[in-house]
Amino acid sequence: MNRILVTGGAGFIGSNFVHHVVRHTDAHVTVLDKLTYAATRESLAGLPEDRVELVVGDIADASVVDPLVDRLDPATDAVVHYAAESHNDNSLSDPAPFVQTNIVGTFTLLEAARRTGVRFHHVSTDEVYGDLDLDDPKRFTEDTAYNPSSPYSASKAGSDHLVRAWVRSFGVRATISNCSNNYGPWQHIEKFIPRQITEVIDGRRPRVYGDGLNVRDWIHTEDHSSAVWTILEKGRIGQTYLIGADGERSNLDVVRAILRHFGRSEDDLEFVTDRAGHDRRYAIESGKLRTELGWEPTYQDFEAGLADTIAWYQAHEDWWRPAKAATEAAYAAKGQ
Ligand code: NAD
Ligand code: TDX
Repeated sequence: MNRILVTGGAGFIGSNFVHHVVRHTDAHVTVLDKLTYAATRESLAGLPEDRVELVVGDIADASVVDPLVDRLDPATDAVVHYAAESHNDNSLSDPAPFVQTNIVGTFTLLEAARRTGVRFHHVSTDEVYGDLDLDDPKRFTEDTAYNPSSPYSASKAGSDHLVRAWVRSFGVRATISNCSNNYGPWQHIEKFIPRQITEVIDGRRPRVYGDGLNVRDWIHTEDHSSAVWTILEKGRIGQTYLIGADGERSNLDVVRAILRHFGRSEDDLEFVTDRAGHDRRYAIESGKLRTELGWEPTYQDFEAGLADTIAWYQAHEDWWRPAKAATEAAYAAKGQ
């Protein structure tokens, strides 16, 4: 790969991928990002200017997207598509930007890939498969039927279906990855783990939705980035790969691990109003990615990865503090 256009490269996971590409390859990166509330401009600071360029713009605007994709060489270059509205709770309050960015934005990029023949990788989520019961022995695989629950996951499912149709009907050279829940540095404090870490730093009690028994399958964002790069290099066109690191934990277990880390009582938490339509459990079977493409996660110890993440939020209060009061006020208004 010579040149990569990374959409959403100023967000939590996209910015980690930009660092990964700069560290491990010689490729030049153009980031296309609208810089919404979720963008993390600081995360791109200090990257070499001759390797990384930031273009501020909307993926749903063809007049922005087309010239950037036209610069790419179909023989050597690629689009890696991370940009999205990403928070389930926000999609319940206002679904409109989710349809616009996640569906219309993906459509706009696919049309540019169709016109130019450029390789396209679409970053998606395990939430497109709906949820599993707590005692279900099955995990999600590439063959699991789509069954999204929230406006967010429905909009991501819609975007996946567009990619599949553009591959089959127009021969677009695309791959798709569906990853489980990410954690790590630069994640917005509206999300579960950074919200609870920063609540405890502030001397407040973590806020657990419902009964707290919902299970998420956690993966460190570094491992997500290495998996996407592996698929970009070795993945078969038209294929979907599930990305996961065998990190199933109940929300209560995660909150208790955070409380333990800070030396607080494991029961020093608060149960709050549940999320509407709250998915019970996600679990990924990532055998295809591991066997076919030889990928393995490096963060095998969740507690160690969590400790690193806590240390990072303790050291970067200047970054998250400005968003904290407004984020908590919005949750408080919903009883969460
Ligand atoms: P994020 O919300 O932290 O970042 C999203 C980025 O996209 C932001 O920088 C934002 O400014 C940008 N963006 C939003 N709308 C845009 C638009 N119209 N045009 C251009 N840029 C726009 O999200 P994230 O958690 O980093 O997720 C990135 C991708 O990974 C998403 O596609 C998400 O569905 C997927 N994903 C996330 C997780 C997770 O656990 N967070 C898991 C699996 C898949
Ligand atoms: O304060 C909270 N208390 C709580 O119990 C918050 C913010 C969340 N939760 C619960 C809801 C979920 O069961 O924690 C779990 C994780 O919540 P989120 O961080 O909002 O993640 P989730 O809804 O699982 O979706 C995430 O993973 C899949 C990302 O936000 C998506 O972008 C990704 O596709």
